[in-house]
Amino acid sequence: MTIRPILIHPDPRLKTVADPVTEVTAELRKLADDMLETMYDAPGIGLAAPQIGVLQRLIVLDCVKEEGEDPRPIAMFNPEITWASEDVSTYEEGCLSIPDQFAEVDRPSEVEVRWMNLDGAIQEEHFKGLWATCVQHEIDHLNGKLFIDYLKPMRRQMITRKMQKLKRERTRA
Ligand code: K2U
Ligand code: ZN
Repeated sequence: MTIRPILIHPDPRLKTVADPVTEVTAELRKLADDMLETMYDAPGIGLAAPQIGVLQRLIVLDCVKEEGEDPRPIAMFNPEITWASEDVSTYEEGCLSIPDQFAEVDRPSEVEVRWMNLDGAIQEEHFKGLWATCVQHEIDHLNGKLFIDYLKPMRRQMITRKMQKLKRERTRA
């Protein structure tokens, strides 16, 4: 298993629509494994393939936060939201590609998601709470959308400037 470097915003690959997965190959299974290890190491509760520079429609998540509860790592190929609730929930979101920046984002409180799993079978599940927020955040990544795209232009621009400064410092160091 390999921990992969996570791309930092702004990066054109983070704004690109990822390609559908046609078949679950051994290589894609290995990629899902590396993404889970990278996510746990960050630490994070979700990660999308474009965040490690792979423009394929694959996300991993594990939103189990209660201590002592078994982790529940999920890998989703070609995830789709097939239903979303009317009511929304507000969550202070972050993003591993936009480190140390947090902002409140409203999203549907509950969603139905359909995806192809690691065995290539189609799975469908209802998510609510943090799982619902996270899976929507990750699917946005597959469509080149970041949580800062929901913010006012000024706030988004401020965060982008901070990331550009961070990247300059990181390359100099
Ligand atoms: O996609 C990512 O960048 C990982 C995100 C996933 C996420 C963002 C907002 C809300 C839920 C999930 C996070 O950076 S993972 C870090 C984290 C951990 C606990 C709670 C919120 C965010
Ligand atoms: Zn993110």
